[in-house]
Amino acid sequence: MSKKDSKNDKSGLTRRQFINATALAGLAGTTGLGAGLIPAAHAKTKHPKGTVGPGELDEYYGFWSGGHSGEVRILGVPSMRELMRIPVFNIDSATGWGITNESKEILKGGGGPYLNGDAHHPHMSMTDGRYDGKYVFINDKANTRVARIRCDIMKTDKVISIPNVQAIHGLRVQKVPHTKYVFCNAEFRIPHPNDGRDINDPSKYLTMFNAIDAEKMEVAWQVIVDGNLDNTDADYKGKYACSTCYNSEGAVDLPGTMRNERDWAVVFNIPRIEDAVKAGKFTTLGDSKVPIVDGRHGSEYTMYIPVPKSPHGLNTSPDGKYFVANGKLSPTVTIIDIDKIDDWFDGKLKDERDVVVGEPELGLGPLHTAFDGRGNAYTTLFIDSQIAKWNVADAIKAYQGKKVNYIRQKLDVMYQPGHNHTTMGETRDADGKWLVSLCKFAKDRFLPVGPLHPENDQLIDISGDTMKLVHDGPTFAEPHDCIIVHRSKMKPLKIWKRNDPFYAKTTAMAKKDGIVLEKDNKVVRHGNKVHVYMTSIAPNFGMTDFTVKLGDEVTVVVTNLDQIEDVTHGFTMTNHGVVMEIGPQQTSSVTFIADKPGVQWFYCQWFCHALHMEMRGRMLVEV
Ligand code: K7E
Ligand code: CUA
Repeated sequence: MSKKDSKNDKSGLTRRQFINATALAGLAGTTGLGAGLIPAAHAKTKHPKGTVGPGELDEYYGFWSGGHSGEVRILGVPSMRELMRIPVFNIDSATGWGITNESKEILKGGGGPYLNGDAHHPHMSMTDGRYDGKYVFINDKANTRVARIRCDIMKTDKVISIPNVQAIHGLRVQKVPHTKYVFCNAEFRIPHPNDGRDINDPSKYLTMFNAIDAEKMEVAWQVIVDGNLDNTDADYKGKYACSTCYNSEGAVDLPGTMRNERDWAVVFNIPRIEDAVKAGKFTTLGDSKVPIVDGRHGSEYTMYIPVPKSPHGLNTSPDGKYFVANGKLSPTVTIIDIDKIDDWFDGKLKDERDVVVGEPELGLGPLHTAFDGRGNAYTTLFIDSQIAKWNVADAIKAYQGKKVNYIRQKLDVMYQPGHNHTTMGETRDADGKWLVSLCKFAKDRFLPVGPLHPENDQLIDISGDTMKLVHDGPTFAEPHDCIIVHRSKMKPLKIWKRNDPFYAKTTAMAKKDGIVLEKDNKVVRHGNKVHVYMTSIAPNFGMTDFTVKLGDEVTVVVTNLDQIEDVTHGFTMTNHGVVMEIGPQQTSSVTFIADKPGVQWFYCQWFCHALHMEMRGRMLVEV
């Protein structure tokens, strides 16, 4: 086609541009709200707020938990486009997470092998109350684990299991001076030691608050508490963490758990606990060496603030002044003045309730609260299916008896919101631009897809005086929580570093075998253990075939020599349940038994080249 032919005379557009523009205009006209999903129809038209056009980049990274799918997802905000999935506690068929040797080694740290995880609370490491872009930590309630994701490669690099407790739920990081600790709540109460004694005596059950050394990923200490721990957050002084606590009754059934009118927000005095551990004032349990201090009622390490029964979310305001405990069964949230906690620990206040400076009534089922950095708070109302926007200072005035209306707005969300989160809202940099409401039910918001429904993450513009709903985003089971991080905080790598510790063990194995991973294509045999080393450059594996004997334990090590961004290879051994991802400049390995005779083809499962289909080879299995 000549240049002239391709022009549409009247508009000056090429034919191709013209066809695209009309098609998109048609789409936009019939679809209404679809921020981020429908590209802007005309390049010159101003995008509606929240729309990120094709080829445009989002302003924020959202880190979403994957709930009982066990993973973490990265979404772009405000487009709400899903950018990546990071397998953590789950087995992943695309990347071979849970199948490769590198991932198995990491998962081994969690006491597994387990095939599932229940990820609730992803939170990023901080320095001086600000995201530092280094790690994201996440809990696994199902198997009592905590994992760390390295944000340079966006892979899980540590998984640990927490000793002496069952079910890690709430998780947050120490914000100030930096994330020395990851704080996490063990929820369920069990007897100690849990070796079959006292199983029918719930009065002997207990649970603990846990501090993990964030760099070493080891439990630094544990604190025994009264009640069941739910959610937690830390202050901006580096002094306190606070957890919501239900079941002050110590019951094991629902009616028993509901008996008391009040449960607690428990404050942990970090310096005092550290001093006790240093002074050797602790116990240990069983094989575990983790220091345990007793923080039950009357201890010098904790403070139990009575709040309406069964509180849920616990959130620190970004000005560092308040902890907010969310009522759940009570229509209120409780505002706790953090400076007054100092006074209580110093003996200047007698009654724990004296640290409460507000208890605004917001609506039915308050679960979690987020902040905009302008003095307003946003609380999810699970039962009312609303977000209540309220002003913290006015709520405190109302508690002092002044006649002020602290409610700014209530916005319907669809439906039954659990967590919500504002852009940068759990840090000093809370910027009040966007709010995401993670709704537990979608009901009629999407095309029906069978009895199991997706959930609905709604994007709300909070930059003005009123909240505006701009986007619905279906999500799969079950992102409890998310954080939204400005992109300026993030520096992910584009290609792997050859000396990355992620595959250090494999590199050491190669060295022992006398192999140079960057050039050798060799088979090294140790008895019936066979190490197969190969390179890959699109569209070739360094080896088109290798020979083993039936029953051999085969370890395949592939080093991707491509240096080009986005050229990832894969290695799949047909009929062996074997798959792995090998990113540019990465080394990956997988071990399996060659239990089928004859010709077994392997191939690259990651589209890498026009001849990607041809990127394959044979394992020849002799009998
Ligand atoms: Cu953070 Cu669902 Cu685990 Cu509230 S929890 S909703
Ligand atoms: Cu290499 Cu596809």
